[in-house]
Amino acid sequence: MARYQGLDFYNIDAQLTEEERMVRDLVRKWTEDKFVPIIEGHARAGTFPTHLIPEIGEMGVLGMNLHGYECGGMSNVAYGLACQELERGDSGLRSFVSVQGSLVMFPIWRFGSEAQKQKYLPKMAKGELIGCFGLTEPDFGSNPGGMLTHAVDDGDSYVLNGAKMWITNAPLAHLAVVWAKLDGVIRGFIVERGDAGFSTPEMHGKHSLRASATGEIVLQDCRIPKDRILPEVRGLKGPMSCLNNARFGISWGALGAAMACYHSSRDYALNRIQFGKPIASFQLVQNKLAWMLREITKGQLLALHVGRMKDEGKVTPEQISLAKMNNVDIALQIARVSRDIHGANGILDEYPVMRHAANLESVYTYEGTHDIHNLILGRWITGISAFE
Ligand code: TGC
Ligand code: FAD
Repeated sequence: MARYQGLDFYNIDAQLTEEERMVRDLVRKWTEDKFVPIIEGHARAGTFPTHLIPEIGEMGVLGMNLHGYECGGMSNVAYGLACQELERGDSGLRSFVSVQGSLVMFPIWRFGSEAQKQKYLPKMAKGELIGCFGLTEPDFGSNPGGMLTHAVDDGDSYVLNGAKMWITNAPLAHLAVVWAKLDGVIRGFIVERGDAGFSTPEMHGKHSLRASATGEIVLQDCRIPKDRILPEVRGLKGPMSCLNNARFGISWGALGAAMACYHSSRDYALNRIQFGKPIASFQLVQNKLAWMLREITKGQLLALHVGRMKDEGKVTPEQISLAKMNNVDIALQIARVSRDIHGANGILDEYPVMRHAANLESVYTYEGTHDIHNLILGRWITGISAFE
């Protein structure tokens, strides 16, 4: 079978550095060779392919846009391209990498003590330690500022109580960055597997992101040493700064899922004969394919521009919100149209489209729902917060 060539209608390749192209090609080849052949089995079984974690670490994609501490030190655009290629495989694979790098390594790198950085980051970059990010609670999703999880100062330790839910990688994690209130102020705490009172029951029954491990974090009088607080940040801006990085990666990743659906649709339409012709010869089908190409191309230009602004340190959270909401929205619509082009076959796991469509329903909701990003932009436009 011919190797996957990507989709590059506007020759975006010419705008990339040699290093960025190299990363993209490496991750593309790995995803194609190692991940795509096994993903449907894992999605069916509801498991993440943990045996691949050392190879994911070896590829250098964990914390790849962080500098020092054996992290990759690459551009944000390189990180985006890696997310794109990983999510062409499955959103669960990109989620695994996003959470590790953007939501766990980043806050340790940005807000941690030197000792915390030395202890966790090199091993996390290699995939020897896996982390998860605990912000969402059963009653506080879009409004994380209302969280009930709290910490109490108790001599030489902190004692944490509360529950987080919908936590990606929690069942696999060696450590969790947990956001909790200390004296009413949100702080970040590093909780390790093995700390008394810490457990991560797996959540079952998902129709979406089946190949991603999702769990709760339960903290019952969980006692941790004082040196596990992230010293350099206070307030909601701590977790929100991490989300900027992850949302940026998602804006690229969603394009990967959209590209997988576009390519599958094109191939299917050229081969499926109805009324004596390939369905690709009907104007309505061509219209759908042209619309997919148009939206993916616009999304690529958007992601690249935001990536370059991020590399210059000039991007705002609102600009990232627009990229996340647009690219996930179009990817979800493309996955649904793609399922339609595949007809009944579109619901089979012989084709990737239904899996991508189901995954993208989660991606549309996590890291800020589509409408929360609308409200973030609405506040930027009007100066009026419509959250409450
Ligand atoms: P608000 O008054 O807006 O802000 C409070 C403080 O936070 C600061 N801030 C930010 N800082 C940096 N980056 C951002 N994006 C920021 N957004 C807000 C803000 O400047 C302020 O700082 P300060 O110093 O003045 O105190 O807070 P609000 O309570 O009105 O809520 C804002 C809102 C709704 C936008 C925010 O809470 C939100 O985005 N909600 C969505 C929650 C969310 O995205 N959760 C994600 C959980 S993690 C996840 O889903 C991982 S899935 C991973 C995977 O599997 O890939
Ligand atoms: P809600 O906040 O209850 O929203 C429900 C609906 O109400 C949405 O349509 C929303 O847009 C709308 N709504 C809410 N408030 C407003 C408003 N003010 N105005 C208008 N509409 C509003 N969280 C983590 O902390 N770590 C993780 O690793 C993580 N991984 C996840 C993995 C998966 C597979 C999923 C599905 C979720 C994950 N999440 C994680 C949680 C995710 O971030 C939340 O689901 C998300 O923030 C939305 O919260 P909610 O589900 O409670 O929905």
